[in-house]
Amino acid sequence: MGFFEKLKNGLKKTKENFTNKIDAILAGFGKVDEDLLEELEDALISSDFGYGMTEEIMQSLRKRIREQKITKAPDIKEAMQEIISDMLTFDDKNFFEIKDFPAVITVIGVNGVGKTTSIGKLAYYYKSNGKKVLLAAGDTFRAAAIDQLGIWADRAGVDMIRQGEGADPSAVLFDACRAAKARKTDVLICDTAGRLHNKKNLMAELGKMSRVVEKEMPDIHSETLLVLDATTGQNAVNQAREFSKVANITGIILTKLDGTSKGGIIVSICRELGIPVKLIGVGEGIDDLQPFVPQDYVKALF
Ligand SMILES: Nc1nc2c(ncn2[C@@H]2O[C@H](COP(=O)(O)OP(=O)(O)OP(=O)(O)O)[C@@H](O)[C@H]2O)c(=O)[nH]1
Ligand SMILES: [Mg+2]
Repeated sequence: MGFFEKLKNGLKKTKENFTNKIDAILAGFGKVDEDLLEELEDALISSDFGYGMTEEIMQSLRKRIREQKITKAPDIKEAMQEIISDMLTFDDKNFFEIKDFPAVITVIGVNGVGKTTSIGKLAYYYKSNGKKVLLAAGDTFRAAAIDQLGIWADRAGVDMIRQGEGADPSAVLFDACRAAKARKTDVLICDTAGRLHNKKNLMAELGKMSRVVEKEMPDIHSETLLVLDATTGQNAVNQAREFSKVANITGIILTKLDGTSKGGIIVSICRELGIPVKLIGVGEGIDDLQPFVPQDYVKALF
């Protein structure tokens, strides 16, 4: 399956819920009137675009309808597509394309959102692009977590640095930095345990980890990616707000878009948080992680 096909496939549920609803509304109304606009508004809200975003989209739509004297239903669809696409567009630096190597990526997020899986996919992505990758098993909370990352390392065909259960994540990262330098690694990716319930500890730990990296690899390009689960809807937005308080998040990985019919959440996340969504998960397979390209997303959705 091609890249775009995979994206389309991953957005199937959202498409069925949202786009089909929009189509049905537009088909059901002969002319553009207030009732039609109200139904469109409901469709946006029920697809998790969020109240604020829905209002913004509707305002822009009304403006266009007025200015361009839109009367035909298909033209509304096109206008909506453009409005949403514009809302998602950030400048270049927000796209996921690390140009400076070596780089270190620390992956954070609450339990079960898809951190370890995304790291496996990322490792595979870089490896496939000719980069030398090393993983650090920084989730030392459970032995099973270390083993799970090990399985992904094998699948992706990359090495992993580990210590035992209960080890200090910073110590694992220290080992990993040393190994990365010795092996001339391009990308070091670090797993972490999801523990938002203890903010103070999390902050201390993330701080300690970044100091290890700064000290060991002072010139390295560093990213902290927050993983959010799209199926948790507006809750994901709240998680991001909490994590922003303790970490300097450079981007978001939004997982499980294939598992939700409310893919509008991505618009909510991009706009309300001001943190770019850099990667999206559209399935459980190793090649089901994609850089987030707003135009492609909107095209796949409509
Ligand atoms: N459908 C789908 N499932 C996903 C995606 N990403 C992750 N998952 C699934 O989500 C579940 C949890 O993923 P993990 O990678 O273990 O999550 P985690 O954040 O590392 O969890 P903890 O280590 O417990 O904190 C697994 O069953 C994954 O297969 C995705 O993009 N789509
Ligand atoms: Mg994990």
